[in-house]
Amino acid sequence: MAVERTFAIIKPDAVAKKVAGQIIARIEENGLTVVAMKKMQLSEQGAQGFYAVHKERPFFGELVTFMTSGPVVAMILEGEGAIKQWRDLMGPTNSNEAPAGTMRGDFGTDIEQNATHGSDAPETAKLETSYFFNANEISGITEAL
Ligand code: FUP
Repeated sequence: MAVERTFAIIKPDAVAKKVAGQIIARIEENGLTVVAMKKMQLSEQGAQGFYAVHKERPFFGELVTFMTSGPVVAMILEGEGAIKQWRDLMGPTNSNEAPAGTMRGDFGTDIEQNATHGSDAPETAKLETSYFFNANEISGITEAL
């Protein structure tokens, strides 16, 4: 499997619960490398743009309110099959359906407050990464796997 990069967010619920450190530890324990990371407060416009694909959905307004309710931690993760690996570690979207041992199962609350985000494909990983990180924040950063 090829080494690839994905984009991840520790969402406001998990940051508020002070489990960001535990989430990062699990990322590293599972062999993924954090190649870039920043804690930040999303603006309303920033959250709307990030979730633009969902803008016609009934939950869009609440989702934007949630994503701007407190700081998030945005990260770029690297590893073999990183996109699928991080999605598997997160578990399904709805925290109530996510098994114990997954990020959403252990740290999420429901379908909205679900602790983490992860890109679902190489194209979205590229798009989401560039939405959050400038080239000079990530260029040249790669650790040995
Ligand atoms: P995922 O790829 O698992 O993050 O899930 P989706 O792209 O389907 O949804 C994106 C985000 O919308 C989820 F993380 C949470 C939110 N959402 C809701 O708040 N309510 C819903 O009914 C569905 C999704």
